Amino acid sequence: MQSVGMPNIQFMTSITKSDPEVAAIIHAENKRQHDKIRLVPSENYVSRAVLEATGSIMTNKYSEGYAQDRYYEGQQQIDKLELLCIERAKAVFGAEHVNVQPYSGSPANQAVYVALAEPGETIMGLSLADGGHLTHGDKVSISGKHYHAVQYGVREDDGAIDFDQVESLAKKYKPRIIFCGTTAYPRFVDFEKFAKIGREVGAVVVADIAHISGLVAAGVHPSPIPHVDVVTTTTHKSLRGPRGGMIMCKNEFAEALDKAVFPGLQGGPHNHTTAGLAVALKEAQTQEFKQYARQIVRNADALAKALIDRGFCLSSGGTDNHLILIDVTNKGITGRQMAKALDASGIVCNFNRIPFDKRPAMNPSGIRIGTPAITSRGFGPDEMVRLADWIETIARFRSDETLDLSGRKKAYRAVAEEVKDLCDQFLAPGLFYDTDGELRGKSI
Ligand code: DSN
Repeated sequence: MQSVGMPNIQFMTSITKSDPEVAAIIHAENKRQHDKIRLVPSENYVSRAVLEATGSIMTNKYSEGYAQDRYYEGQQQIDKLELLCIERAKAVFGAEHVNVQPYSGSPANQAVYVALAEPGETIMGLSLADGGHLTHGDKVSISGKHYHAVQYGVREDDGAIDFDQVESLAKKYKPRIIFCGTTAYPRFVDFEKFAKIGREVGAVVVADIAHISGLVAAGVHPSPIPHVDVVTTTTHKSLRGPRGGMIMCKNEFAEALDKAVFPGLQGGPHNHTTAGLAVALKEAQTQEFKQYARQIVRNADALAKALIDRGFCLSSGGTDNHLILIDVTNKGITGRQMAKALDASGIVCNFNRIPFDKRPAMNPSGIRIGTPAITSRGFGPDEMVRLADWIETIARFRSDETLDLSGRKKAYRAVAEEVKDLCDQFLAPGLFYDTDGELRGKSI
């Protein structure tokens, strides 16, 4: 998967000639993705094979409809590709029915609402503030505006999903749909428990596994497939495919969901994305991928423990998956200040609200970090300790009132140099390097 030793002489030669402005931006991003420690838990590095498929001529074809039932001719190869992708998804996840056409996770979730609920009907989901997603019923999203959204949360004492609340709200409101799934939740999701509650109240239970689909594929997070009715996911997070979405469901929901995706919400599928996804799903069946997913979780656990040892306060006290949510209040700073200081030091994450946060979303108490991308580039337990040391150092610099702005910037730059030295030892999949490991286009 590593590109070292295999220089791609084609890399950007056409764009560099025809549009040097865009070429320079891509070169600079290639460098940024190499030089920085990327901790946004929803990001990753795709393989060169996934990149090639996604950047291929499959982007040239329209194919509204489904295999053998399209509105345009010339689908000989597209039908083959889409069916292959579906078969691979079924093999990876054990689903009865798969739709690989959603453009991403939010459209996939929107298709679920279109298929299974009428506007104004009740739906339930984990609140954004407690680690859910906008599309699970948040009031600023269509899911919260067009439907009567009831939101459950996590418990204050241990940060775990409050199943007593889920059950009592479900019994009280009898929702059409219960979404279970998270974007900022560091613990296993008990899909079986959700399915039981759903059955009791006659709701369709939908698991959004966008963050954890790579872990589910590799068997390191319990799968929702045997328990719930519908599963949605993005394809570009821990699954390490191209940016896209996918819906998996029991056969009884297949027709309604397919119709909701097309013609309900979308036009032609993005066939280049389907090609990239098919490649990623083949990769997900390898022993190497299973080992990768196990290492994501080991790294997250090692990093969580090292952070706790350095006095950081972790939501729920640790992690079972790829993700860690840190409340930095006890370090005398806000999440936004911490995220910006980390970025200036070569470590990239996002600021995030933590459950029961009193601070606003644009300047919350926490940061959210995760290990999928750094595990793809080969970081292991030793690097997790160095990372925790840097995070502690940066928090100290940021809260040190004796440092002025230029003193702080100098301190961040010094860490960024050390970060880059470490990154130089771990080349990332898919990025463009020369045979000697030097970054391609470095001088642009
Ligand atoms: N934006 C994604 C994330 O970062 O978790 C969720 O859609």
